Amino acid sequence: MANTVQVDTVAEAYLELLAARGIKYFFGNGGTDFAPILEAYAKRFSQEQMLPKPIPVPHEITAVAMAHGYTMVTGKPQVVMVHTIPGTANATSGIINAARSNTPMLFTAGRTPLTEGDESGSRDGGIHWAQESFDQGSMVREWVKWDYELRPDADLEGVVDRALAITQSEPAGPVYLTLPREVLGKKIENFTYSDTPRMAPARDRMPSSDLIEETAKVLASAKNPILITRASGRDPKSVQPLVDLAELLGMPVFESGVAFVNFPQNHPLHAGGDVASHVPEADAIVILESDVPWIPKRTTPREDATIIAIGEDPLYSKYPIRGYRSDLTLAGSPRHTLAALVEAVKKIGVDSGAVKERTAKWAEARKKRFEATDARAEAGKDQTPINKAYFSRELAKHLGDDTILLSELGVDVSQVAFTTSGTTYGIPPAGSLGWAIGAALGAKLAAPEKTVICTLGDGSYIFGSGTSGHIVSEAQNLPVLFIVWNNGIWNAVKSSAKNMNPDGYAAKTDTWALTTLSQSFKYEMICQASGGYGERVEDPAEVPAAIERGLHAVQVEGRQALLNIIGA
Ligand SMILES: Cc1ncc(C[n+]2csc(CCOP(=O)(O)OP(=O)(O)O)c2C)c(N)n1
Repeated sequence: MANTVQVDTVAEAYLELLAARGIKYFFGNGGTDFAPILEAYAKRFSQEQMLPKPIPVPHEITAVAMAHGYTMVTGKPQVVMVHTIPGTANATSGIINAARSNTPMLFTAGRTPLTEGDESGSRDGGIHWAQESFDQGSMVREWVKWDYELRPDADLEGVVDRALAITQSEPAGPVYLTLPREVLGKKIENFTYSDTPRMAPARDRMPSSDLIEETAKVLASAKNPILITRASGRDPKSVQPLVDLAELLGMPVFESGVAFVNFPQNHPLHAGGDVASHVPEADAIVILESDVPWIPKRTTPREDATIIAIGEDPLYSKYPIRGYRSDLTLAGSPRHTLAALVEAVKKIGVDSGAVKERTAKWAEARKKRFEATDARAEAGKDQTPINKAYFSRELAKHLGDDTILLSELGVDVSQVAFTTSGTTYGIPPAGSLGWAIGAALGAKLAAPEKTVICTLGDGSYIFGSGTSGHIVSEAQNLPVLFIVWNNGIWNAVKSSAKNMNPDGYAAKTDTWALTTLSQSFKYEMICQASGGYGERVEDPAEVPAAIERGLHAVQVEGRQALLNIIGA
């Protein structure tokens, strides 16, 4: 059915349409380009008309990460608007994260006014000349699936519906729409649009039945199959078919990083993250939504092993180089592919004795791994600076189905057995640091009933603009527990230097130029400046009580908290 509404400008029609399409939040970091949007919001507030809720965010890195976090939890894309080229530049790091983790998002920016004359919205500020780019879309074109500038008299509904359909089509990822001020500010009287979007996203694709059958034959006859995943849990509905397939075959599930809950980590066939020594022994290897299943420099599959790649884009066509073998390539929705493989393997039949044996072997390996993990934490119990394994085990005692843990070089997630979808999210594979603070706020916005815990390195905290995050947390009433792992250094940078030159000058003299932060820095005071609870924790004996105090602040007092953990 068509709706016709009275509006004053294109900006107003745009907001009406976004709300009608189910966009709940409009994360904005504005500039002079926002004038028609601000006017439209004011008018519609006064008339109590439907709107995406505007969330002012003082740094673009937080705005993009908030939209990312919200969508990661709900699956529903939101809108971000930033200021012309400077805003796009600041936001790009977050857009790279969204792109590489297949997060849909309508990312938008104003355009500096196009005209120099008397038109409404034309240039009237000193910045309006220097802020113009010949091709603003080129700033992010490599990282978005589609970009377009809204033209005068454009088919607004067609453009927005197309943007939303493309961003959600698999493999999903952000799109970029630029909005010139004259176009947004153009006077119109009525806006007519359809109740339903003009286009549906393309998803739920399936490999052919021939390919399913061929793959099932390989898996059913394999003596030592293994599976490696990183991000199949982006679709929570893929977990059960993965469990079914693993159990049917007695096949261990390794994780090349924990981006989502891919597989219940308390399952006997959960095999942890250390796949290198198992790769050369496997005769069938399933790479399921994993961009880097192993490091080729460190391990190689057997020549006669069959490598099976499953995913929305199993060859990672957006990665410039990636040389992993793929003998059987199954593009499509993992949930459907896995379910079809389960049925096909059942039809063929498996050697149930061998499956039983393999399951028992991997269950035993898992038990030993858990004992070693626990021993690591126990050994670190009294260490100063605070030991990460010990701290993480203490934190794990408070995690469950009602918590969401985010980690960006934060805690040691191997100390936690995540079992339920949506209880943990890890750093996107592109590793553009600065994701966790905003993503945690977005997650809290999406799931206010859950306790959201954001764990991150001190370096990552700085990249994520803590100040901006704390201000949004207070303003939007989004109490999150932030845990800053303050080791006073960019440890990842130091480690990589050490790995490349283990006997070099830096290692011999213990000199790590360009990696130092400050362990004495009082991160807790930044949170306190926004009315939050803040505590510096140096004594390992204080860890359990400090975690309780942080949780009390967010769960009972309803305010954000930050624990500054002085760790190793
Ligand atoms: C935006 C950005 N800049 C620089 C880097 C390179 N980098 C990778 S890890 C790292 C250090 C992060 O420090 P921290 O969060 O404290 O974690 P730690 O390495 O100490 O575990 C840096 C700078 C990056 N990934 N992203």
